[in-house]
This record gives sequence, C-alpha cells and structure tokens, in this order.
Amino acid sequence: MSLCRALIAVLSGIILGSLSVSAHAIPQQGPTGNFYDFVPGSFSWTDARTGALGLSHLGQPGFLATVTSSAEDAFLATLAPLGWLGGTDQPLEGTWKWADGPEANQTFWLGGPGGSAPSGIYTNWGPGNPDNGGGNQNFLLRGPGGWDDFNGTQGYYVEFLTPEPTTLLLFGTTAAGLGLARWRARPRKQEAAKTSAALYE
Ligand SMILES: [Ca+2]
Ligand SMILES: [Ca+2]
Repeated sequence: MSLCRALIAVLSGIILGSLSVSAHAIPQQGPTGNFYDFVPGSFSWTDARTGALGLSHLGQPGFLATVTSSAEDAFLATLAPLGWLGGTDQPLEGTWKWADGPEANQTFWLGGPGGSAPSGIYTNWGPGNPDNGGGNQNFLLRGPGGWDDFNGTQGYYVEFLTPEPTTLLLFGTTAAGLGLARWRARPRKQEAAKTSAALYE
C-alpha cells in the first residue's frame, strides 16, 4: 500500500467524519483548538440547545458554544453576526450559567446590567444588558453589539471539543483499514480470474 493511498484514505475518513455533521458548513477550528459551526434558522434557545447536543464532529458531541475569551467571541463573529450561545438564567433569575460543555453549570454572571462576573470570568454584555426585558429574557444571544439576554428565535453557534489524538487515530486507522482491504481484494480477484482462465487454456 503506497503512502499516498494511505494518506488519501485517512483524509477521506476525516472528510466523511465532517460530513456527518449534516447540511451546514464544515465546522471551523477556532483559537481554543475546538471546532465551531453556525446553524442558521429560527430556533428557540431550547430547540437550539437540543439541536446542538444532537450534532457531532470527529467523534465529539456538540453543545451551544460557551464563550470564555474575547478571542473566542471574535472568532464566532466570523461565522455569523448573531446567534444563541449556551448561557441561561432561566432556572434562577439573574444567575447566569453555561448549560452544557466543559463549563456546564458554571456561573458567569450575577445580577442585572450592574451585576458582576466571578473573578477571572469573561463576559461581553452589550450596553444596558442583561436587562431581563419584559421580565422574561432568560437566554444568551451574541451579536455585533455584544451579549444580550433575549427571548425569541435565532440561529445558533455549536462548539465541539478538540478530538483526542486517539479518536483521530481511530478515524485514520478505520479509513486506512478500508483502503487496505480494497487494495488486498484487487489482486485476489485478478488471481482468481487468472486461475479460472488457466482451467480453459
Ligand atoms: Ca433573565
Ligand atoms: Ca436583553
């Protein structure tokens, strides 16, 4: 098996893995090393959360993005200007927590527009937010003007953790194995044809 053929097999495996994410764009690797995708459309935050949790990329399950740095926030802006993030204060008004992913259940903000973040925690609220407008804004939306607590329908940002090296190896090995099996099958077929031809010579 040539090295070139093996490389093609490995790359095919990675591409096929990416395609399993479905109709939207192939997830992009961001400054954290994690991968990100934007799902356009009109989803309630709850439906967006369910959608994100149902996606996977390179064997890693998705979750509504948890933004923990300005670099990560800026990267999301390159995917789409506006969409849901994984934060909510629905269980307890004014206590903002991440719902899923590595920061699940971590508090990132306490209070209203004059509230505060726990020490060292990144936030990017837009002016006057979170204002709990109308008394029922409980979900985190990011946009060009910063973060907003919001209650409506939007597209959403999905985050996938960096695949473990063993996962990548497994993807590569499986793809390479398939390539090797095909390569081995060919000469056998040719030999079988030669054998049957020899019987009639
Ligand atoms: Ca609220
Ligand atoms: Ca708001």
